[in-house]
Parts: sequence; C-alpha cells; structure tokens
Amino acid sequence: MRAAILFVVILVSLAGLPSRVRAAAEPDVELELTAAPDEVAVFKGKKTPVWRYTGKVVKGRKESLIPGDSYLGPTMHLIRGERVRIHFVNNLPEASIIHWHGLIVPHAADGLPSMAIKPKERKTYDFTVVNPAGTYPYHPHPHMRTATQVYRGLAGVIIIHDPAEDKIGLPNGKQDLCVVIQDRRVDADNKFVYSEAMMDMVSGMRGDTILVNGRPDASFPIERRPHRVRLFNASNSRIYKLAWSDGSPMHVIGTDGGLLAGDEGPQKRPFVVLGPFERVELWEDFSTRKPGADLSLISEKFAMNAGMGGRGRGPGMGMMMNMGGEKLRIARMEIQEGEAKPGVLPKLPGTKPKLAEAKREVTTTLAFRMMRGFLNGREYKDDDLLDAEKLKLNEPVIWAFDNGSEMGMQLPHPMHIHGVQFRVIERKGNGAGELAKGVIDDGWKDTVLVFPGETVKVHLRPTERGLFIYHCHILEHEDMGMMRHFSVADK
Ligand SMILES: [Cu+2]
Repeated sequence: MRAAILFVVILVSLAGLPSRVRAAAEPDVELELTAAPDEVAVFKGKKTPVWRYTGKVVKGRKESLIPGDSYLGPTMHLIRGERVRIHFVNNLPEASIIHWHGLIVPHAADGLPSMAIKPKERKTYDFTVVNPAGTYPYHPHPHMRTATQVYRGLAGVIIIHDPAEDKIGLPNGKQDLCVVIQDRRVDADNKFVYSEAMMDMVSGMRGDTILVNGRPDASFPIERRPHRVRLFNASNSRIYKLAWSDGSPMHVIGTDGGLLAGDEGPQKRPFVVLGPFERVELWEDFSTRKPGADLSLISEKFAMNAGMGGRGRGPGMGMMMNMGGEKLRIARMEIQEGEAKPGVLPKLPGTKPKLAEAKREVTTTLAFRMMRGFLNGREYKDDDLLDAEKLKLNEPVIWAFDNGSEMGMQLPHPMHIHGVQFRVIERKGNGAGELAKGVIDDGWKDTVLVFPGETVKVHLRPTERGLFIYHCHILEHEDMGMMRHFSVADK
C-alpha cells in the first residue's frame, strides 16, 4: 500500500500504549457513512436510481476511506490494532443499520437488526480492529429489508492491513485488485428490478446482468506480473463457480478471514466456489499471458438440484428447483503490452492453528418451507431470545449446521455467524456434487456454504460477550426468517 510506512508508524505507536489507556483513548480514525437515495450512471443512457453509502474522514488517515466510482460504498482501509469510530447517518426513507461482516467487534458495534435506526437518525460505532488483514464486507442489516437494501446498492468493502502482512511481499498497489461481484435484473430504463415472485424468493433473487465494482462489462488493465486478486461475492443469492477462461488453475492464498497458513496454502484449484458474502483471495501470475490475450474471469455453468428432501430421501424428490448457474463473464483481464515480470508463488507464514478441544456442541437444523425460513424450527424475531444458543466467553464450541433432517425445501444455505471467525472441521453428505473441487473449507471463515443434504461442522471460540446473530446469507432467506440470536456469557 502507498501508506505502508504510515501504517507501521501508527501500529508501533499503538502497541506502545498500555491497553487500559488505549481503551480510553480517542479513535485513530473517525469516519462518517451516510446511506441515501441517489442516481448513478451505471449503464449507457439513463442513470440508475440506487441507494448508496457515501462517506468522509472526520479525523485520522485520509486514505482510510476511498470513494467508489459507482453505487458501491467507499472502500475502508483499516489497520489491525487501530481504534475506529464510525458515525452512521440514515438518510433513507426507512430504518437501517450497518453490519461489519466478519469483523470481531463488541455487541454494541455489531449492527444487529434490533439496533436499526429510523430515517434521519444517527448511530455511532466504536471498535478496535482485531481481525487479521483481509477483505471484509459491510452492508445493511434491518430485519426483512436487508435483501432489498443491498439490491438497491448498499454495500461496501473493508480492507484490513497489517504491517506483518506487508513483509510477505504480496503484490500491492495497482497489482492488488478487489473484484466485487453482483448480479442484477435491469429493465429498459436502466432500473434495477427486484422481484418478489415465489421462485425468486425461494432461490433468492438472481439477475442476468453481472456488475463488478458496480460496473457492467467490467475489465481490468493487467500488467504482465503477479497480482493479488480479492474476490468478493456481494450478490443477494447467486453462487459462482469462478474460473479463468483459458482453463489455467487458480492459486488460492486467502479466505474470508485473511491469508491461509503456510501449511494449508497456497492451493491450486481448477475453480473456486463462492456463495453470497464469501471472499477468496488469489495470487495470479499474469506474466505467462501474451499482451492482448483473451482472458476473463468467468463463472462456469453448473448444475445443482435442490428440492423436497428429508433424511434418507436426498434432495430432488418432489418439487425441484434449479440452484445451478449459467456460464457468465465476470470481468475481462486486459493483458497490457510490456515486458513479462514473472514472480514466484509466495510462501505464506505460520501454521494451521491447533484447535482447542470443544466440550460444548450446538446443532442448528436448517429448513425452508412455505416461503419461510427456520433455524431450529423457529423464525427470526428481533425480540425472540427463547432457546437462543448459549455460548460461553472464550470457550471453544463445535457448531453443526444440519441441512438434511428437516422437512422442507433442501436448498444451499451460506451460513454466517456474527462476532467470530471459525474453522470448518467437517463436511458430510457431499451435497456440493460437481462443485466440490472448488469449495475452500480451509482458513478462517465467517460464512460457509451448506449444500442440500449436508451437515457442516465448524469450530469457534467467541471472544465478545453479549447478544449476536447467525443466519443464512441468501438475503431473501434471511429476511424470511432464517436468522437467530445466540448469546455469549461469562463462565
Ligand atoms: Cu438460505
């Protein structure tokens, strides 16, 4: 990063303070984010009405907030260890709240649906950046309105930097690409069309127009040298099977919660599967491609049958639903003229963490039936804390997501847990089918795809006390009730 030296200076000065002093200290970075209706030139011709975040730096590093050039919110560049204060201003015609997806923050700063603020109100968030360097989303989270608010354009990226990561020597500056992938249905007036037809709600809303960083027909000028490519699926519901159009493998160096450890990555994969709000980071050496080569990031066609199931019967019985995807071009990689500067695949530091034995295990059954989503048989309500999963502070727990034993539609559900990063320790049922080779279960995760008929177990250790939520990240499923509270209490 251009401000790498400044980053080091700030972190060193922070580290020198006793934590008690730091806790009482003023924020290092103070930002303001405003959500409001707007019109943006997304396509040729008429402007597209959107809802979007705009922002400004109130105090601290000017480069902590970089405005987007379409409807997406500004990209926040935060440094691990920094204290951050963010003022959210709601200038929308309805209630909203911002959630920092994947960030481990105190309960009061998490942006739960029950904390949504009314139009014209403000909310201030205070937190310290404790997550590893990586790529994290932010987005609205009001109950029953998240899907439409995100679809209208409310979403953005937080990139966390860490001087320790800078030492690895990963490509940076212009060779550090962030690729935010969304799909929309667009009408003749360039408006985003949101459908509430039953099939669109069951599969989740999908569109046939791909937007990258808020732009159609995206292309990136690419120098003939290694790049870091951050892939972020910010779509409401679409699952992507991402690949290079020339068939060369992808080199995975990171997942939701930052870089893989040295003994689990880099990984060579023929393609990478990304569910809603999952992220994957790649290291790709474009020096092997000729200038002008026809190269694109694509989503390959794939089949996935979902439908009425039940343990032992498997998906696909009775009502059927196509949850697969057609072939789509995501973005062109325009290989520039100039000398090839090949690189070597980076060595990633550290080893896979040894997970402490978990004496506590919780299970959540997933179900979607009659246009309603259920977790352990209950639909979400802001004030429903009955039977909330109860975790203990700092106590390791195994959390199982069972997508095969409830009656109802068996659909893929990307399950997201607030307030933690977890490790996937078991996947049973092979519901991924032909997608299995591209499902990355390594590294730190905050969202995991649970395919029809599968049970996926994750290991986590909550470090923030209070009330949080977990939910399906197909935003239509979440809005239709597939969300629940859990609590973290002292021992
Ligand atoms: Cu779901």
